[in-house]
Amino acid sequence: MPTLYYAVGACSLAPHIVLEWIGEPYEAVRVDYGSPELLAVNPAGAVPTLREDDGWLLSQCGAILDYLAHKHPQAGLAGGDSLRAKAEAHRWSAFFTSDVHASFWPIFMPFRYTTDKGAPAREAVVEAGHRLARRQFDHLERHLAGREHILEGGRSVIDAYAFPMLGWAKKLLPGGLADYPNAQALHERLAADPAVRRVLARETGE
Ligand SMILES: N[C@@H](CCC(=O)N[C@@H](CS)C(=O)NCC(=O)O)C(=O)O
Repeated sequence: MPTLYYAVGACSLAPHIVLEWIGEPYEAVRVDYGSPELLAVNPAGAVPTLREDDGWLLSQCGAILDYLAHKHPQAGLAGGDSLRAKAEAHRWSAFFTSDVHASFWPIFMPFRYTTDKGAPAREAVVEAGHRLARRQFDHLERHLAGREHILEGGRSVIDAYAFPMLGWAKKLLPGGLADYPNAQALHERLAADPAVRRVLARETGE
């Protein structure tokens, strides 16, 4: 049975949702950043990390999502099998890892982006993060026009990848998702999904 190491409020929510969608047995272990338990499975100290029974460890959210989608083809979460469908899944996974997730770093951890310890410098970094994130949500919003899911092939691991970041945007961007009705609608659809609700209850209830 695979074990997912996750932290509350983190991008690890995405593979947690995917494991629940797949419906096969798994274990979810809540960890704290910097804890020996997390460092033992991922020296980078980051979540998500997935451990298979034979001890094989996989980090990087996009890689974990891709692995789960292809390990369980019957769940239909890969977004399609054609060469182009696979390329689209890769494209959107990279978008969430490198563009969207990265735009939140200055918002979550401004101290990593300036050596100036003063509040104005840190506030400027947060503001730059807001602008960067808005740029990414503009792009996502245009893509979602007339679509229920991010990939043409229907519900996929990429929708799950979007979910925690839509939540961050709602909470942390000035105005939340008000300027992004398509993104807001995707967030609402996912938030109403019974599997997503179970995962959220588990993550916040433990
Ligand atoms: N590129 C990695 C980033 C993972 C990552 O940094 N996750 C955050 C939570 S969303 C984390 O564990 N942060 C801890 C830290 O940066 O110290 C991925 O996509 O999995």
